[in-house]
Amino acid sequence: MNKTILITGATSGIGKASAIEFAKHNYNLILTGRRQERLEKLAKDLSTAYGIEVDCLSFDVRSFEECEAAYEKIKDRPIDVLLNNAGKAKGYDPIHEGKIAHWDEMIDTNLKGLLYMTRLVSPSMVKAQFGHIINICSTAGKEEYPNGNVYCATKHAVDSLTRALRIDLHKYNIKVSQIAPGHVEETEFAKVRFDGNEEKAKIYNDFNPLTSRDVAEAIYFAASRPSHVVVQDILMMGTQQANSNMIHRSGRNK
Ligand code: NDP
Ligand code: 8X3
Repeated sequence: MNKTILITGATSGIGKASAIEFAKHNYNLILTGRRQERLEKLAKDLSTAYGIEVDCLSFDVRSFEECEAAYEKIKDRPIDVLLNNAGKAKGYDPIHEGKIAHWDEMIDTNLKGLLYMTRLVSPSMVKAQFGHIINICSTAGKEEYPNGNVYCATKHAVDSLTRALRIDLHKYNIKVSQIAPGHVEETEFAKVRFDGNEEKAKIYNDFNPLTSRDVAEAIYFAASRPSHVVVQDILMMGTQQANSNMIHRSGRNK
């Protein structure tokens, strides 16, 4: 029988690439995000290409009521993997000029959204004594950088929660993993951070960052280890990136 993964933030970037990666490996998919049309198109493409079952749930992870109503529709389906991926950076301001709306949006999406989905899905995993929760953290969750303040804080919280979830859930045979990537292209991350400003969003022009597929492959690697192995944390960057603050912007490979 096929396994099932629920992916938050599957309408673009790492979440979408993960949907493709897990579909290739015969997982059934529960795809979530706010942009319903994108979810439906991806679902149609992947179910046709791989003969898998794909369901779509369109909701905002910042609202516990919306998460709960969406989960209600699939609560009887066993979920093997929960991929807590939906997230974003908003703005790039020093702390004294930061926008409160940006802070609220990052905290509500990156932190509360992850908590809400984990709270809803984990009881059925505890009952089944089986399951895997994979959180998408970031290098920003390991090390702060100038003007990254609140985004870095939300990802440090993800880093902490990953360890805390593992402490609470390991005795129920539930794996908890985290992938912490550096810069990743083929995503809308920079566009979202800079409110659609295409010029400011050109942050990958002079080096080769990770691609969304590179990260999806690492997520699948973590999900596909034998039952006695848990990958606790994968910290990964493009070869030209040394850490959050150091990128060798020496050009792109052809
Ligand atoms: P994208 O902007 O391409 O994807 C973000 C996804 O999150 C979209 O599918 C979006 O869907 C979803 N999302 C955003 N807000 C909400 C919301 N309120 N409710 C439900 N879904 C939401 O960026 P990435 O793929 O890069 O981001 C995925 C994760 O990876 C994030 O957690 C990000 O912090 C992390 N990350 C990204 C890196 C990068 O350099 N790109 C590096 C390290 C970590 P929709 O808008 O349709 O709701
Ligand atoms: C995304 C990577 O360095 O822009 O999490 O914060 S960074």
